[in-house]
Amino acid sequence: MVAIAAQLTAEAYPDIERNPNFKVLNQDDVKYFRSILDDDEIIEANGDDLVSYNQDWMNKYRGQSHLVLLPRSTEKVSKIMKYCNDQQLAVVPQGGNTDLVGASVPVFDEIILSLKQMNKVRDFDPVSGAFKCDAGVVMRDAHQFLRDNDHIFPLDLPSRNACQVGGVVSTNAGGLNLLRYGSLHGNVLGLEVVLPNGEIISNIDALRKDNTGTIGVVTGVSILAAPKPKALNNTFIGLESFDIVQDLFVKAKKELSEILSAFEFMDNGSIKCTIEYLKDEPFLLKKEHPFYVLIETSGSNQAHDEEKLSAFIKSALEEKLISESHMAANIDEYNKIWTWRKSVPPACNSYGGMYKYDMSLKLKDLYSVSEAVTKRLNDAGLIGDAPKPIVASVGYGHVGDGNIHLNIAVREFTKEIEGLLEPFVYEYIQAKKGSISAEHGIGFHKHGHLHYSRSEIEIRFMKHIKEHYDPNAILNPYKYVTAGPRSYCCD
Ligand code: 2HG
Ligand code: ZN
Repeated sequence: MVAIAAQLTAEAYPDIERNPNFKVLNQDDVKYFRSILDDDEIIEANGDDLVSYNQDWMNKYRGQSHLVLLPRSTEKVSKIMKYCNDQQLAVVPQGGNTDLVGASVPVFDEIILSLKQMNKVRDFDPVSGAFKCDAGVVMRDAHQFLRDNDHIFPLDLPSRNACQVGGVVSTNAGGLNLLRYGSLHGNVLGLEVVLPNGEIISNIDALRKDNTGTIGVVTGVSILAAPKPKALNNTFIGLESFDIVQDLFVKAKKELSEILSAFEFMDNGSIKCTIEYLKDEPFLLKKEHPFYVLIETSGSNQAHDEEKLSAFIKSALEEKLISESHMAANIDEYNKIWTWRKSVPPACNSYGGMYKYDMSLKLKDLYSVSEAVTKRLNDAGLIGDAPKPIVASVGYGHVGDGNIHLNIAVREFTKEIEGLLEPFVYEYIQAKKGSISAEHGIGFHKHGHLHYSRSEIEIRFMKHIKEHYDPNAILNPYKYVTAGPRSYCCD
């Protein structure tokens, strides 16, 4: 990985002004935090020493915070928020810092409130499947705990080794199996949330049909875990066009129906980057193809599911829908096949950084945005070997959810590339009546752009909710929607 130090966000985006209503942290504030926290719950240092908290995963955004608070209890989060609200100190809540829109790092000197020391499983009921945990539990650990209890966490993401349960609930991440388990919010039974004024609101003991949502720092989550499938199968397929990807999806829904649990696509460029990234790992297929699809089935009978998937592949080959496929023969191969899909994001990020767009579109239009963007960047002569700034412009994502990820892998971030991408991408999505944010959220990256896929009245409504719960606008400022003058707010 050729990690690049991100430019300070404040320098890269000089139009965004620090909100002058926010107090600048002083030693009295730090003294207060020390009085309520243990020594290992507070890190005070200069911005460079806090780079893993100040800089995002894509190396695109870098804040200048000098203070990270890592409380171990909800009560401590509450005291922190109350103090910050009273003093008008801005705060950025942070989970695993794997977000992809600059939402989890500060823009200026906001205090970072890390949930990572709130990492305990609170309760599990094997009869109902209700799983309760602190917000800072790493998703991998939630998966492991539930697997040991014959269940699974109803969401999986390539970032599972670092992202946290509270973070994925706050952002309603979609992931690799939404097709099967539905949106994460649909599986949330209850939340414990600290409001910006320090009040704790909790319905974490909620029953199955009792959901509510709010704005604040999520500190605890109760989620409905699904029973662990007894049989898991997958296959990696090469095919010739995105039209055929759609035909295959329709066929998969009909013929694999109740056991279909993922249908992911990758274009040729995504896999080329992944082949370079995985270096010594032999590729799964013999030939190169314009598109690839990963299909997963989850069911209760291995022999039955295998037979069904094999019959599906055989008939797709006979119908000449697909050119080549590789079906997992055992669990190691099953994991290996997933590695090729899950490695696409880190592969694209391994050249230095990336521009990233996460969009929903009608299936027939899904890949067209990637073609349009790649053509535009190619016409400008920016894609190719060094010293050209762009390594590749690729598209991949979740066909079942109508969600494409557009990754522009770059050697460096430049204003020329950004100017070619925006507002072009947003206008394209608007014209096709899509959404500019499918599952990664709005964050800093897309603030001010919500109007491309939300009406004025919807945005007004969101602002009113935000203003109601966070009248001082101290919680994660400069992102999404905030109250206040335009120069330091969003829409
Ligand atoms: C995925 O589907 C994640 O792999 C990350 O949503 C996507 O990095 C991305 O663009
Ligand atoms: Zn995704």
